[in-house]
Amino acid sequence: MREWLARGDQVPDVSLVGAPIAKASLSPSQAWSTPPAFREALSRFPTWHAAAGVDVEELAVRDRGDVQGDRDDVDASAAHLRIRAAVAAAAADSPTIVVIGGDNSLTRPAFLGIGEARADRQWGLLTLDAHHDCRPPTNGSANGTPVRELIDAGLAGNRVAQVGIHPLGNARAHAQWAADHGIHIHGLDEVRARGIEAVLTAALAELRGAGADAVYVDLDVDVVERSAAPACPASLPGGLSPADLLAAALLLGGEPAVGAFDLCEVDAMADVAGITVRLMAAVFTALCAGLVSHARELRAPA
Ligand SMILES: [Mn+2]
Repeated sequence: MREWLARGDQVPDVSLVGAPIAKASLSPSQAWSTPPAFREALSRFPTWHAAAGVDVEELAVRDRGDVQGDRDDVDASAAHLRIRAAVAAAAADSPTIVVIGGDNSLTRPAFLGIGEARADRQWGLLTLDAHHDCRPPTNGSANGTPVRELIDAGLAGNRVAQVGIHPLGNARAHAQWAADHGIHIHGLDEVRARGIEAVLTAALAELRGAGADAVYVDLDVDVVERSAAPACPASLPGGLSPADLLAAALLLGGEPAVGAFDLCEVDAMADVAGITVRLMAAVFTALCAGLVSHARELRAPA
């Protein structure tokens, strides 16, 4: 996977933007360290996805590198502007963008960046996250505030769907805020009962029903069970299995309405035996495998 990512194709099917930020994290995090660790972990995986029967080498890819992070800044606000600009620039030459974080505060500027680059589309937001991320931005933008900030800025609440919400992951007031604003909420018990594919299919239908014809997918790795995501500061016992997240990535990669992904909340410096960073690399590989069929359709002559 690593050599493929380094290929630098000029007309990419998929572009990658690194967002090495951590200053907006509510719990101590060195998530700025993750994009290079993620690229290194890609060398663990082949480009061939056996279950999908596709080789991601078929995709044209461009790694646009990392934006300047927030380590030298007082807060994340300048880096957020850089992320927004980098995603908008990537969206000008690539149908699918993947942002590699970094903490979850990147979702707001990345969503705004693709929204301004493709303002003709009606964007919805699908999160796979243990948390609603609907905290009030009392002390500015944080990794627990992006969904609330986007809705406060004009995103319709019913154009947001959340999958994998943990029963012990959120304050009552934040869950109430999400429900009051019409967010479509799918908890972990629903995923366990119906299966991840059925829940995602339902969530995508809800976004379509609310008028969204394009979807941004926020993959907060802390949706995964803590023993399988030890590098996420806020992962919890009883979360999604890695297999669920990999299946979700494959399905969502193949969904034509999905135009952007982020993978966030991993602090590579806190990882144990590479468990979380390797999961992140595998998830990226799976979503690219999903993209192959989608990209074939986009390239097919009309
Ligand atoms: Mn989150």
